[in-house]
Amino acid sequence: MIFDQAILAALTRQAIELPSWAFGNAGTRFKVFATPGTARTVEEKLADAAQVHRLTGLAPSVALHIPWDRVDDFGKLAAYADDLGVRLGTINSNTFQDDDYKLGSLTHTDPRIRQKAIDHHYACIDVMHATGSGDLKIWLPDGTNYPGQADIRGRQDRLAESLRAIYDRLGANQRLVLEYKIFEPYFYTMDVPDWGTALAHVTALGDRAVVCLDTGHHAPSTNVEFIVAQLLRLGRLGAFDFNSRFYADDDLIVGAADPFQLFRILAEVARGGGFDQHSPVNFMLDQCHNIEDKVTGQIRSVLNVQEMTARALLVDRAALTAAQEAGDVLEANRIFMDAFYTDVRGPLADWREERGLPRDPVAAHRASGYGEQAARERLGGTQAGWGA
Ligand code: PSV
Ligand code: MN
Repeated sequence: MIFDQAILAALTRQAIELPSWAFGNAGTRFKVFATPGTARTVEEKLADAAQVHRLTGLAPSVALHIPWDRVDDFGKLAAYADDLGVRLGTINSNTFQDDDYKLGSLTHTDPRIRQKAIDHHYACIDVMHATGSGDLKIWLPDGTNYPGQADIRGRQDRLAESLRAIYDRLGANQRLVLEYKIFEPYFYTMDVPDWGTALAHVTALGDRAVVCLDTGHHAPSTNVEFIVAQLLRLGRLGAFDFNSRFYADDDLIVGAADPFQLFRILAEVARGGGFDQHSPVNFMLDQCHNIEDKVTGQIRSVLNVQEMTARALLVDRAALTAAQEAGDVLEANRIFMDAFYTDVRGPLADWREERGLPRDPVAAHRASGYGEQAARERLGGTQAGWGA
């Protein structure tokens, strides 16, 4: 066995949160493709997520997006999730699909619209109380398209005020997780465009405010693992939104576009204690499956994270530190690359088998008939869709 006890313990602890929206139809602004068997309700999304967890043992919680996943009784929904063997995780707010927010939500110049956006977050906090969720994740779509369109500085001041109102409403065990994004939906400025801005805001708020790093939200060539190292060092890396990208916010399967980048990121997580027992880092996926099967796509995603985690944990830290301190550049690089090139798929299949899980979760899912049954039974109604 190539894994020692410490690595096995970290692998056993590993938990990756699935986004409910990954089980709905998705696409681009050109076309959203519908597929037979796509979940129509949040309950069906939870059932799909439970199938991923059943076969991988890696995905015990599901993030919800409000209002996409709104139900009358969230306590009942939490109990339903529990029956399926999963729990409800992060609550994501949504201020990007309401006409009132065209020129801003938490940053809007009109106090009525700002208050409406704050009230939406209060409603999300009520949901968190009902579901037992610990994290309120805010990704703010606010921004501008044209130089001079708005007062950039004034927007920051209003944002700080709005975030304060939301933060102060959180319970003692709840966190505010602020996500940044370089561009889109706006193209000139975003009000939380980068980790520095997110960090400035969460630091001003207090200890229970942290940053979410979505791996698709940076300029090309950004050294994302550096940001990971810095945020962990400062105790402010609260969550990942994992996905992969060739160009911008592609939301493709994590590890698909650049497995080496995923390795480098997870190596910094390991170095910074992010896999430790009481790690504050929530490892979430934020992906859309536009053309591939969704449940299989999520299974593939959590396995990719697990494989790269195992490789990152295999970095011989003692030898690496010795080489680094001796100034042996090439030996340090060799040690690092050695871990990256280690094929862990067999040992991880053994790890699964020992836990009563299928050696090959994708094959097990295909053989289970789950997808065919969903296609037979999920007739009528409206399939869930990104933004529906
Ligand atoms: C924005 O692009 C984002 O990354 C935020 O996390 C949203 O909540 C999510 O995508 C919706 O898919
Ligand atoms: Mn995201």
